[in-house]
Amino acid sequence: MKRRALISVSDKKGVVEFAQALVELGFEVVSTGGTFKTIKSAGVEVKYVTEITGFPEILDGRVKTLHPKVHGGILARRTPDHLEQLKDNDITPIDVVAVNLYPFRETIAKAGVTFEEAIENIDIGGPAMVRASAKNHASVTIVVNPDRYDGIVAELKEKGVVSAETRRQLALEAFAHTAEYDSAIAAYLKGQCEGLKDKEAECEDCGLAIFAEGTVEKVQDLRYGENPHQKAAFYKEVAYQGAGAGTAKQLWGKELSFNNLLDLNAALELVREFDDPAVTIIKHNNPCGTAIAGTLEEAYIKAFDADPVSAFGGITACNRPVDVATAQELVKTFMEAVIAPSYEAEALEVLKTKKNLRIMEVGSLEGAAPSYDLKKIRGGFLLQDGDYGQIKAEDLKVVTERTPSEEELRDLLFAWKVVKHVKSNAIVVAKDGVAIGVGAGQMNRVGSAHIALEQARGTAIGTEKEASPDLDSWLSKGAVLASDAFFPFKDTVEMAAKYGIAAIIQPGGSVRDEESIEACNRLGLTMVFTAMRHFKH
Ligand code: 93A
Repeated sequence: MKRRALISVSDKKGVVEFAQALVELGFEVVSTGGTFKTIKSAGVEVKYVTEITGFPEILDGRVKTLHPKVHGGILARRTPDHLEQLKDNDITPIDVVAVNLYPFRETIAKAGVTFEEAIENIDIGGPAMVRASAKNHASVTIVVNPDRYDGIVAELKEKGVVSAETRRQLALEAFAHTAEYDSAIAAYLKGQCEGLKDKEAECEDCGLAIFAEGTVEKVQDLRYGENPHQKAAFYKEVAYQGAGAGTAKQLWGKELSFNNLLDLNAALELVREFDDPAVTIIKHNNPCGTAIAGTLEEAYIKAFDADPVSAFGGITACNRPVDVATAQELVKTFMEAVIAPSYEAEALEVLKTKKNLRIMEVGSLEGAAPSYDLKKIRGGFLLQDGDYGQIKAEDLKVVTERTPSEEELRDLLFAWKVVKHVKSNAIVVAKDGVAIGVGAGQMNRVGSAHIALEQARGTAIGTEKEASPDLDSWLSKGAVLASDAFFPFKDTVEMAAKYGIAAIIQPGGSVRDEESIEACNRLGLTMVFTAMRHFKH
């Protein structure tokens, strides 16, 4: 009986010569579609694999060699028992297998390759034959590398067989080849999962990749969690690209706590909303002072003055490199931590006069990839996209008779960016690029509004830098109010009017919108709708 060789290769290099030599050595060569054509058209004798399987290549070639006539022929021990079984099933042993795989790496390296193309280039039948042959290297010669053809032919010519030592070496190469192949596929899919930023999610479970082996790495154990009786640690996402609280470098100060990291994140995410120099001071995950201004120093002073009582022991974020003037303001009070893209050398020296101040450098805020938001519930967890929704002036719908002035519009958009970072129910009162009142986390909206408005009034009174430090100040000059979600009743509008609010920004969408619009018209307020909500729980 003729010895049989099966050749199925994507890389056709040297395959004709190899097949020719095998035929001359008395082998019967069997091949799959493309390989068969290549060998046949060179005038070398070759059998099409369907001839031995008695089964057509189906599913666009996904199934061509996955057949017992192939795998039985490869895997059989050359023992009487196995050979008997082959005979009973009309299967011929296969002694030489030459396979190289669909070019997965080359495919994904091509510009503009689609996910479908990549998937189609995952070879299944090839690795199955490679692994089967390598497993049975006691009897089968498996060759995955065309550079090996000549050596094998030489050995066959010389000894009539391929030596056991060569077969074992080839088996090792074969397993290394399929292992490397599968790693490339796994790495690609991991990249796809992490790269799923947009809605064209190929795999709905992809967020789960953040828990996959190697995707997170412990940075440090923390002294404790939110409270001293809770154990805690900080993990980073290994592949995350860009600036975030999780990637910032600590330059100075006391060890970071669990709450520091939470607040640093809240702070940084807020200031990165702004193009102008911006500063926020966070307390218990809510911004007690936020301001934009012509300079970072000015923004800091305004943010601090918005609520100096709460600012004590706060976490400050800046969206610009910290200069000396800002640093000098910063050290005037006790701050837990500061985070910024970078620090001027001299500014750093000023900040370092505070022994414990945690100084965090995060690098450029540009081009950071979006991230997930993960919340734990007992027995499970919730995963969602981060809230990166943004509103521009042209997205706003004015729903009242009165329209916003240019200054009001600027403040409305400012307040809207701040309110997104306040725990719901969230109300922010703003004037001249400063959040002068923040109502956070109340169980009813009008409660948050009351806190924000009272604070705004207090701020106005208490702000020594304000020209007219009395009730007739910022508020009566027309501050604006932002609400993270719609008003279910007109009560917030009526309260806002009492405090002299000039314009309101809110998502709209309540069945009682008309009630609030009517109240605005009656009381002379402007109201604009964003059609976007910013709940933060
Ligand atoms: O599509 S597969 O996963 N299913 C198979 O049954 C199969 N058999 C061989 N890929 C399969 N192959 C691969 O086809 C080989 O690994 C080789 O890379 C390629 C050769 O195809 P052709 O001879 O048609 O060019």
